[in-house]
Amino acid sequence: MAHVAVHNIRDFTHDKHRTVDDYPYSGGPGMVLKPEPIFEAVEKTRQGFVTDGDPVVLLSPQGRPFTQQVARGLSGCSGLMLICGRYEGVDERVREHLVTDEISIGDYVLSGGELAAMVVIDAVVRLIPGVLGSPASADSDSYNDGLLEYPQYTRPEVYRDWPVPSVLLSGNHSKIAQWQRRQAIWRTAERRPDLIEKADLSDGERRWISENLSSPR
Ligand code: JFH
Repeated sequence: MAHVAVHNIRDFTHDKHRTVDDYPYSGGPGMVLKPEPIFEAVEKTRQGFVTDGDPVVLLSPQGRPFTQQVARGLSGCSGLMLICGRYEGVDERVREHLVTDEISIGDYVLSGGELAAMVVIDAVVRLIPGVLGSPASADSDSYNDGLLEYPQYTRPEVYRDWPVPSVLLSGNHSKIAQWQRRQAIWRTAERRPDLIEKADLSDGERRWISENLSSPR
């Protein structure tokens, strides 16, 4: 199971105003997080939860991209420390001497690392066996050969004149499997051509994509 704790770096300051930020050397806009409260917070709160080999991850727009593969890697660690900045960033010595890994959840700028950390926690924790009835192993195997998922339908058979594709009602399981496979391939080719290159496709399937490129279905 997973235990999650949150700590405020302000609780690891020693001055009256509980200062965590300061002006950048060399000037420029915005404030930078001071190193001392971050080092102290990590060193004091890791006791008993996060072991020496466990990752200390800084969330930032400059990190390596967060993917399902990264989530799977982190889910195998015995502990995990996430550092969330605010303002314009953190003193570089935090990266150099404390952080073991820097992660970005996407190419957009949030106002702090907290939401990024929650995204990482959610994606990692659901892979830990026993969490939320997680189908952890099934989930990692059935990555559909690197394709997006095919469309799914449930009852009713017709909703507002929109029928469920007839093939799904046919009871012909090999026909259904073929339809799902083609839907997954086509959807991926249209929406995520970057994934098609790495996907596990047969020569015939690749030919089918190029024959049908830029025409519907
Ligand atoms: C975070 C913030 C940097 C300055 C683009 C050019 C100049 C504002 C801590 C992660 C992802 C984040 C993220 C994570 C941690 C922090 C805000 C940082 C700059 C921006 C401005 C502070 C943002 N994947 N997106 N955002 N900020 N940069």
